Amino acid sequence: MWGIIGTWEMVKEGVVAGGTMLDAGRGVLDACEKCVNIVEANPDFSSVGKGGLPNAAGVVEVDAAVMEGRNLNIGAVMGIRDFLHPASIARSLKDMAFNNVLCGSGAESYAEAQGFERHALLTPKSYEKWQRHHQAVEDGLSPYIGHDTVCAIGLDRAGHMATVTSTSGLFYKQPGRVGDSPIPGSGYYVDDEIGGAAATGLGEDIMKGSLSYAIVALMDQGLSPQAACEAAVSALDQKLKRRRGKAGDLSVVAMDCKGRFGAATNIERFPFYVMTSEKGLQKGLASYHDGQHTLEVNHA
Ligand code: SD4
Repeated sequence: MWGIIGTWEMVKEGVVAGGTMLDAGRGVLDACEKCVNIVEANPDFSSVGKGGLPNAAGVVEVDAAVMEGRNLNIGAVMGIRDFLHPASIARSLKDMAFNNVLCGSGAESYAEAQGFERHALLTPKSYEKWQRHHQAVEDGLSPYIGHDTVCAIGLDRAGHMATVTSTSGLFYKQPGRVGDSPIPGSGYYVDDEIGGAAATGLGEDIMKGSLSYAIVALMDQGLSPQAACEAAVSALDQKLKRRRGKAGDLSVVAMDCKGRFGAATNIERFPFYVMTSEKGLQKGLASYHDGQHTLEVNHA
């Protein structure tokens, strides 16, 4: 049994590549890293890696993380500039007993010393988008629209699990701003004995509920991945609305150690892809209307 699940339409090619590796018996870290690397390298995806969304200063700063379910190792980088594969830098940190989460210039110096090549992430297209947005914000538009994180969670034939995230974060974020994606428990969490979960949406709100850990904890109590995703998203959405008047976008995917998966959201449409040894490639759509979750999964 093996499986891999990833967030948003942009992950399709990555899920197929990761799934093919898992089918061939490769390890889950390799498969999830490959899945995310494919999205990072594609300049047409404007919220991850190359061509990512710039911050308010017009600079692309990215966050990424890797977690390994067998030993709970974590590696993460936050707010780094000019590296094509932040997820691979995060992976290279995950076995460190100390200094496994690095930010800003310290993370960049580390990456350079390790031989990761510098690579400009801003493309003419993303800069043009920034210029238009910059003008619109000057004209009074709310600045923080536009984001999407690629997350992958996988299970390999040996029963090991991993999760990888990578994002340029919120469009027009303040320089130095960090979202949930590199923060363990918020943007991702995985444990070989239970399963994993990962989140995308408004990091500021995802972090208020340690959303990914909440889902894994619910699976540990016996909930299926789908029930855990729905329960955790509903609980945080309702709590934020009750206590703060509104909730930002919250979308999640999960897979347990048996390869069962789930997804939920508090927005209208949250597409994802999943590939498993049992069913091959499937496209999923989670939606939320009037407090009701729905999940549609079709052969892709
Ligand atoms: C962040 N959660 O930086 C990320 C952005 C994202 O879908 O996932 N958007 O807050």
